[in-house]
Amino acid sequence: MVSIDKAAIVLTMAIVAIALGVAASGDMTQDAGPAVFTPSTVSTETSEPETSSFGADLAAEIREKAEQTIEVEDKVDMEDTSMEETMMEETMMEETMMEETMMEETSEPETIHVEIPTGTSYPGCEETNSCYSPADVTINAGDTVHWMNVDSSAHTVTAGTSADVQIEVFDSSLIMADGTWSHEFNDAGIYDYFCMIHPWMTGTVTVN
Ligand SMILES: [Cu+2]
Repeated sequence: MVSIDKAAIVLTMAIVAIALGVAASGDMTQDAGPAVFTPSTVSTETSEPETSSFGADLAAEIREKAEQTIEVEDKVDMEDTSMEETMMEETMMEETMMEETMMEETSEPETIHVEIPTGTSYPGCEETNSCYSPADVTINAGDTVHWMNVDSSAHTVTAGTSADVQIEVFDSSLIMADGTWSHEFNDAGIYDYFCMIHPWMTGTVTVN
């Protein structure tokens, strides 16, 4: 009985000891908790800069890539611009060549036609500046103006104005019905002219 009691006591003590031990270890775990937590907090704190430095690295990397992309885009833009410029230059050169060709064509002496319309022997055409048609012409030096009288009355093409007649510059004398008269203008200037019979008839020839 005693041995059994002893054994029972030992067993009980052992159980208690284990229980205490468990409790103690539990306490230890609880105690260790903050101890472990503190380093982990520290490690979290240290990991935060790590995270931010990683973020900074990532940001730098993204920035670098973005810059590279921009550089590539710039290169593409430059290539596009240089291509556009080349195309524009080519177009401009073509246009210049065309203009030069046209200039060469237009530099040939031309004949410009002016009509003396019907009904101009009566006043009225001066109100619409249509006593010669067209009343104002612009030509190049060396060009010729050719007047055709389609009216039934005779008219003149006389340099100057009725108040300042300049027959010495040019004067057609009478241009009969259906008659024509031409004059070559070799000197630049603005030449007023009029009809000596019907002084309301006026026109100008501008020579460049
Ligand atoms: Cu006239």
